[in-house]
Amino acid sequence: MRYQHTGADLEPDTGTVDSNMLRFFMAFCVLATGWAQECVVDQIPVKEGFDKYRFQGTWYAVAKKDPVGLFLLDNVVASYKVEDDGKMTATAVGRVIILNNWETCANMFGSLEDTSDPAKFKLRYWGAAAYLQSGYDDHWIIDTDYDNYAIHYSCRALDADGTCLDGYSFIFSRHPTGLRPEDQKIVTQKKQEMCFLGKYRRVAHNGFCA
Ligand code: RTL
Repeated sequence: MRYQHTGADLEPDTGTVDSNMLRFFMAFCVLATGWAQECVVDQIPVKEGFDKYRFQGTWYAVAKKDPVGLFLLDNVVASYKVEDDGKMTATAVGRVIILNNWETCANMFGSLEDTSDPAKFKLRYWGAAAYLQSGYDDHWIIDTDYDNYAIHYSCRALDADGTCLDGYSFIFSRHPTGLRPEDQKIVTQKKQEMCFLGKYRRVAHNGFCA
């Protein structure tokens, strides 16, 4: 004999449970859409009217969010310059560990290609030594006041829904001692907008690469 599902075996107050569940589901969908949209890489706001000339000079990394794989560990200092032809170049130094146990300072070079958005560049980078990593990454300036703080963002791999699967980010300061308290608030807000909140580690400066 085949079993026929008639509904007679269900509890009498199932209607209430169902409508509560529906409400919960709808609220969840609204929230989920909000979260999803903010984390879509294409929709992350960047610095409006970014001025590469004002960005020139030395920046000390005070915090970073790592990508998958090898990366600069600490003592990270970057220096940007706009060349006579208007193209931005950069150098970076930082402590790295290569081949599991060899500690050294990576001297890196980069050339930044302009895109249609003045705050979004493509960074071609390579090391002074052949054993150092080279690559071609996004290089976005999310926010900066040029004189104190800068927030860098790079997504290396997109997920199917447009969110970032593998990315890295630096929080830079003009001062090796760190960020001013008034800038910390802005930085926390921006970490949230990049969907990287809680993923940063402090970057130590102990003179290792100085
Ligand atoms: C940053 C600032 C602008 C100049 C350059 C940058 C990126 C450097 C990277 C270095 C990675 C080095 C590794 C070495 C170990 O082989 C964005 C800091 C060049 C990504 C992993």
